[in-house]
Amino acid sequence: MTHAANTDISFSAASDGAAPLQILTPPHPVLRQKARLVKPEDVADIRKILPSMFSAMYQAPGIGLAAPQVGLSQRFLLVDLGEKDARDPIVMINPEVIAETEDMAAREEGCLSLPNQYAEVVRPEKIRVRWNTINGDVMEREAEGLLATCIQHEIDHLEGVLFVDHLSALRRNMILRRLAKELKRK
Ligand code: K1U
Ligand code: ZN
Repeated sequence: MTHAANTDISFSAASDGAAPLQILTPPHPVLRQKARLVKPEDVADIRKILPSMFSAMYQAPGIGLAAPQVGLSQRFLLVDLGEKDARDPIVMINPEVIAETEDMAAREEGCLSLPNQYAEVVRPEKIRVRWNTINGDVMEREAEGLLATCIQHEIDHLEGVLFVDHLSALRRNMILRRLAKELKRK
């Protein structure tokens, strides 16, 4: 099978009855590509795909989703650490970590692209992140705890990096082999 990176977002959202978005798993090559910057002319299409991306994330369920996970090699991501009855959705376009602490924290991570695989990953404990909103405003905020972990994990996706890349080769290969076996069984 050939896989093409869709960088144009020329299809519409699931809310209009379209098929739900599939979350990609390895070895899909888009998961390993560096995503390109979002340009102003991309924003209308991003607006159209966002409801389907939020549906896919909430249904999984997940607390984050990056565009490459649904085959779009563009630099935007979603996070929502809110409860089911108190959603707190954030869309970050062209996000950048502009500061991080030297203090590191280990936290268990999962990934919707690596279903049922979990491992502790060490990352900067607190970050300051800058991004564009869907309306073109520039935002900045500090994040710590699970939010900091999740934003760093999602920005990694924009670089073609998966959480297993932060582990030893031994652990990474073990997880990827186990996942390949599980996906083959399905
Ligand atoms: O990018 C993704 O694949 C989403 C991922 C985000 C993430 C979670 C935890 C640590 C780092 C990054 C997930 O959402 S995996 C699912 C998950 O961990 C979760 C699901 C529901 C509630 C709480 C956590
Ligand atoms: Zn992930």
